[in-house]
Amino acid sequence: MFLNKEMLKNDFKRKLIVMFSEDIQEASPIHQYVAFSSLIKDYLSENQMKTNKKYAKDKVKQVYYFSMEFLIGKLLENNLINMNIRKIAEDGLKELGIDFNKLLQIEVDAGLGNGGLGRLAACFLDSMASLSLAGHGNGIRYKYGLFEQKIVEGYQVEVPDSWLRDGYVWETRKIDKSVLVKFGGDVSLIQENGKLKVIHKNYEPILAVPYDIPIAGFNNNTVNNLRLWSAEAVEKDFDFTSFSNGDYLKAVEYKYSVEAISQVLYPDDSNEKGKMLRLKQEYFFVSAGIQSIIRRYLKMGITLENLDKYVAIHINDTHPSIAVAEIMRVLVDEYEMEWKDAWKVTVNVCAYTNHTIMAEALEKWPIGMFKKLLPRIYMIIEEINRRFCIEIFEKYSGKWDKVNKMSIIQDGSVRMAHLAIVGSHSTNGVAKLHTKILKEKELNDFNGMYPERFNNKTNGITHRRWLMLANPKLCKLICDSIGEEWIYNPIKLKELEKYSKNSALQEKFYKVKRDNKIEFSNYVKENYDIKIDPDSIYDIQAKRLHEYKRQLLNVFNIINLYNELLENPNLDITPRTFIFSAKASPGYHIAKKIIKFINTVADKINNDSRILGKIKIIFMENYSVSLAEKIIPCANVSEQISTASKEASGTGNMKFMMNGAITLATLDGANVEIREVVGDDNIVIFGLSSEQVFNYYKNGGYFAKEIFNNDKRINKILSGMIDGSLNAPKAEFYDIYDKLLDYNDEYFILKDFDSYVKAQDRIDKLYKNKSIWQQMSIINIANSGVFSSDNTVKEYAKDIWNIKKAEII
Ligand code: 26Q
Repeated sequence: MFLNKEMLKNDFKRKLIVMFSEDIQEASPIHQYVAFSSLIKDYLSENQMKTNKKYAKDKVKQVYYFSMEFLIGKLLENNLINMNIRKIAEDGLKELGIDFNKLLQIEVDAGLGNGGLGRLAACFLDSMASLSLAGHGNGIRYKYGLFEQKIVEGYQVEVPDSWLRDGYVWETRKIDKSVLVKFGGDVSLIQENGKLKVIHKNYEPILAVPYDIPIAGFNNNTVNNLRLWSAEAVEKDFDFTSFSNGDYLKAVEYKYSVEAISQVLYPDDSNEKGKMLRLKQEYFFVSAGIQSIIRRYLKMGITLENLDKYVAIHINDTHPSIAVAEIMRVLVDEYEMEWKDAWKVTVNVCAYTNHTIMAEALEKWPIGMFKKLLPRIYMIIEEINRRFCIEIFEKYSGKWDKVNKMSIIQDGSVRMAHLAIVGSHSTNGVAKLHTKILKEKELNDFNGMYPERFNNKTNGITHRRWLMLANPKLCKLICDSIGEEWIYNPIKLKELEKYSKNSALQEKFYKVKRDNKIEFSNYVKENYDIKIDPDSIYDIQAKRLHEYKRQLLNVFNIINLYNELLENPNLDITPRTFIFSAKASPGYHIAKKIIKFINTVADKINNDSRILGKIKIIFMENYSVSLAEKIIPCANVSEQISTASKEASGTGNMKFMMNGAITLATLDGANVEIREVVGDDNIVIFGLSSEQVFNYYKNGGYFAKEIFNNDKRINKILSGMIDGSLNAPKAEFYDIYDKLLDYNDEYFILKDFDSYVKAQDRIDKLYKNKSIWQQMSIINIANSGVFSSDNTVKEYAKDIWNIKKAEII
């Protein structure tokens, strides 16, 4: 589609009239935003139709990425970039007297995810479309996304995120594509004409209504689809009798109980809670997704025996793993396929990604709950399990312990990871180290059983959002230096490396970073009334708050530095600004205490004039995709300091690296691979290795109290938590203190402290040498192309989904 600035301006004016009967001068900023975005969506619709027609005509194999979370953030600028009209849009709007950046700010984030897993899903959608791959998302249209975080007196306060309140421009309700999802009821099996027939009665039908969001590829006409399902009552959602009797609440009770299913995203990425509503959510979007895939598939006139040649379903963590049983239900019950044939197709269609080794996060559902909510699905899982247990028993000639360890149903629960592995042809981890741990430890038995199914796919991030959109100045400088090829093939960023020692270029990179830092310091001044020095080192830890991510270790180093400065105010260090941003799960008590602790320490240090402003601590509230886009481009130091073995991959680490920050890290997750590509000289590594951590867990030998008693610095820091020297009640931080000492510091914070302090000291020394630091920074940017999700998705396409490009001309 050809478009120039004048056409865009005219179309926009027309759209304002059609939608709001207003001209530019009359229209409020929100109307301007809505009309402009709707216009962009109209353009996308034409290409989406083309894309759909091409896929249908050529019977292109489609991938459906099933995920409970899609953390897509804002879409307007992303769509303009991918349509390659960002510049004409900015110029055109300017000519109409509209401030482009202000317009972009009006959009609300679609925050339908907790953290890494949800953002990964969003990056993959962008990459699939940009690589001309037929890949779509399938998820839930939560009425409330992840809570908005406010910090009140140092505490996290959660505010509902009603992102749909003013309407959402990018979605289209597709009522004619609705399907029914059935919960509860009674199931009986009868013989009919020599065949077993399933009768499901008294179930509760829920209407699943899809809302589609277009996903534009970069400069290639592809527009794929993100389908999010909303739960609605099928009929009779208003009880007139109750209403007439004056019971107004009862009149709408049923409607609300149904809508509860897609009401809110679970704000938890640490503990499996076994909640019925969560299981309902999982089955709801999985069943709706599969029904709509099969409906579309059958329209092509191909029999279901060939489903695996035209459809791939990706299971993003265990949350959608019930898909395995649902596909079996549809094939066997509804289309009367033989079990064995159906199973072969199902396994070939499904693939599963594991995102965690944290035992607490592995999903298990009590059998009783499962049976009640999904009686037929439970029967199918029992049958899958019966056959699987026979297979184990035969392979390991009678070893019952293997059966017990691997069985899908065990100790009164359904283990979702086992279902996902057994029902998929591929199980992958998300970084080399993580996959190794899965194969050797967590999923070792399964690896023994199906070694060919296990593989690694190191995560990635889309360089279009995380470099081109988030850091336009850096993007321009890179283009001026090495041309534009890297935009299409991010590996070509490597071209930068040969200039890493070029002092003129170093100066230019320095200037870009400094400009970003100034912009940020203005933002902080305006919003937090804290003055930060753009010449200080911006040292940033931004991610979900978890004990294993060790925000505490970071704070302990800061307190230690502060103590040193009090003793010696002339200590020769470069001033530092420590920036934190993190949401804690509302039910995660210790995590919330850690937030309060960071803010309490910040309050004390920021207001102590004795240290001459050498340390500043900022806690930025409400970490989100939009805030990440602001923070990451101005980072000098990227804190990736999880206890080795705990962080499956991390993706923030890649975003910071791509924006020229130096990684300060443990050898965990993808940090290991970042080190591999940049080399030891261009990253700062510290702390226990994953082997050492496993060794301590297995054989003991770590005593936190010993360190507390022997290391004066630690002693002072921990004592200071509970002796009233902070501006908080004495007992405020007892729980943290206890976990470290009485519960022996599960995450080795005290153990890694010394090594971390030394690493921070190395950072300080490196930063003092401007030319070395700039060289390191450039080398990091130059090697970050390896972590573009385009590369990751290409590997999924080739090794797991078996799909090829389908270009839209
Ligand atoms: C499960 C059951 C009940 C309620 C909630 C959950 C739940 C929800 C979200 C469990 C886990 C999550 C999210 C996990 C997550 O984000 N994991 C991160 O995935 C990233 C992408 O692979 C990795 O980079 C991170 O290392 C990993 O922590």
